[in-house]
Amino acid sequence: MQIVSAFPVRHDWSRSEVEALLALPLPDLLHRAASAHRLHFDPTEVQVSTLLSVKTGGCPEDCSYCPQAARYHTGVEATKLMETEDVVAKARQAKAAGASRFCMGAAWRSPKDRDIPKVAAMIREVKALGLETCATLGMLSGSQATALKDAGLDYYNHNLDTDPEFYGDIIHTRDMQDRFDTLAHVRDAGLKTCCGGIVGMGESRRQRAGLLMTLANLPSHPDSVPINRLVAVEGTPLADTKALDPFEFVRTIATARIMMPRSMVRLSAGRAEMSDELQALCFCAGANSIFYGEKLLTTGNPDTERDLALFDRLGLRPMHVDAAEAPAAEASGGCGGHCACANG
Ligand code: SAM
Ligand code: DTB
Ligand code: SF4
Repeated sequence: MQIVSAFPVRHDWSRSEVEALLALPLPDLLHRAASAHRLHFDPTEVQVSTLLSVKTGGCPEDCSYCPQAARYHTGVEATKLMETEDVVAKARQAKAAGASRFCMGAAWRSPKDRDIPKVAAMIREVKALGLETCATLGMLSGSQATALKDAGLDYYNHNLDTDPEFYGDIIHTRDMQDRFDTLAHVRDAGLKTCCGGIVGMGESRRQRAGLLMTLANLPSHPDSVPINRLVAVEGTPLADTKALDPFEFVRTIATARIMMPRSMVRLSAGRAEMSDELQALCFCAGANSIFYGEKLLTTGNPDTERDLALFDRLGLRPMHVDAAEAPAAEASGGCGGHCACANG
């Protein structure tokens, strides 16, 4: 119990406190992160999600990092919303390959009300396969969030993406408050939240601290926290951004783990460009979730053989999640009672 109180679930982080964590000597930071990780999770288990772009490209937004924004010339071809049976076939393949969660992404600013029944049908059928379901469709109204929940959606992914102070350098077509509003609709509908951001967009360490602070100070910690490393895509305004120091990435993961000890911290976009050694350090720093499968939405991801071989070399295994019973991070500790934490 004494150790538990050393890692309380806090929502009152200051920027300077987070900066101090990010600046710790790396061995100290890793030790603190690994200790927090063990309190709530089995550190040898990694949750595995597969992504599918159910509606690609042609997006009216101007997110500077994104290959799917219509205004940038990235070679991504715009498509219509996929047919449900094609989505279900992909979900079946993902399950057979070992995924426990299936995330459907659409390049929308926000769905139109007439899109919701089509997405709801996909969710219903994917859920019936025994997979956890996640969707990322842009901004949602309260009634849209409720309709998705009623269809069987478990998680909604909506990222803050960066520090509120840096946001205006990256996106101009909607603001941070729009994101907070969507997250409130998602929580109010009883959905679990998947919310994180991107690092390596040219932000400072102070601004990485600002992203983590804003995530951890949300009314409840996101159940999943995807930490993406920018995939610099030709044709986007961020194409020539200098790659982030890998150790700075590890520091970001470790700090997220300390601040949001009961959340799944996902090593997200950018893994295809990471060495096995860097990924191993991230798992030791408390990352316990990945996107699994050859493709993210439009860019590459390590192939499944490479990931399974890496798990094998590191003594890691996919986390088995019962889609009907997965707990909310703050309700039960994120561990589902499978570890030795105080919530079990
Ligand atoms: N259109 C919806 C939205 O913006 O919420 C859903 C899909 S959008 C592609 C989901 C997330 O993917 C973004 O919020 C961003 O964090 C991430 N993303 C997009 N392009 C990326 C890139 N080039 N590198 C890293 N992450 C990226
Ligand atoms: C998230 O945080 N990362 C994923 C998922 N949520 C939807 C998307 C990464 C996209 C990387 C660029 C692409 O493949 O288009
Ligand atoms: Fe559109 Fe989402 Fe890409 Fe922004 S991140 S351009 S909203 S698909």
